[in-house]
Amino acid sequence: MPGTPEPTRRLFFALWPDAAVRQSLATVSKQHLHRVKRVPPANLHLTLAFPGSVTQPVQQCLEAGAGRMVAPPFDLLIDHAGYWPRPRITWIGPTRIPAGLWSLVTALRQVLEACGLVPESRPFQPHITLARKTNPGTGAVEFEPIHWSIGNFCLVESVTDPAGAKYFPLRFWKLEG
Ligand code: 2AM
Repeated sequence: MPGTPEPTRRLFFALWPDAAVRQSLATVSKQHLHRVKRVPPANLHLTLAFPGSVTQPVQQCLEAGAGRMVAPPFDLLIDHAGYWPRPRITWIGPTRIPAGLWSLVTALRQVLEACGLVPESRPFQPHITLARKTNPGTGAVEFEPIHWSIGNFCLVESVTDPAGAKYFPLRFWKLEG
């Protein structure tokens, strides 16, 4: 007889902007994107790895793995915009991906695999989604580059309610080295 399904939480690892960077990202979004479904400023982030819906033991495994990682801080320059037709999103991101970001993402992908999750087959494309359900022209965003010093990363819970997704950072880890 089937038992009660184990409860799960929808989780992802992300770079979570501080107040000043969040403000800059939100300003670009507000100044350039009109009559579209903008991501609320409080939700702006850069996804590093996406475990998706996981049980509590898997969450514990992910947190333990993240805690064992050693990765140095790095700087990001958010300097260009793009549009992806398939999910129909307009995003901004770094033209140059610093070595520190590659190593952070590689290490997190290894943590996910070690916790039994399916390996990510898609290449990592760092981006901050500014708006969804957009059209090609919406991607033509020119803006003053945003400097973002990355000193930590976090595990975030995504909760969907009728008003849309809400993201709650659960735990931060400092980058050192
Ligand atoms: P997006 O910014 O491109 O929409 C919470 O849903 C975060 O996880 C969002 O940043 C979203 O990316 C990302 N995400 C959602 N589904 C995903 C998937 N299947 N693979 C990778 N990232 C995903």
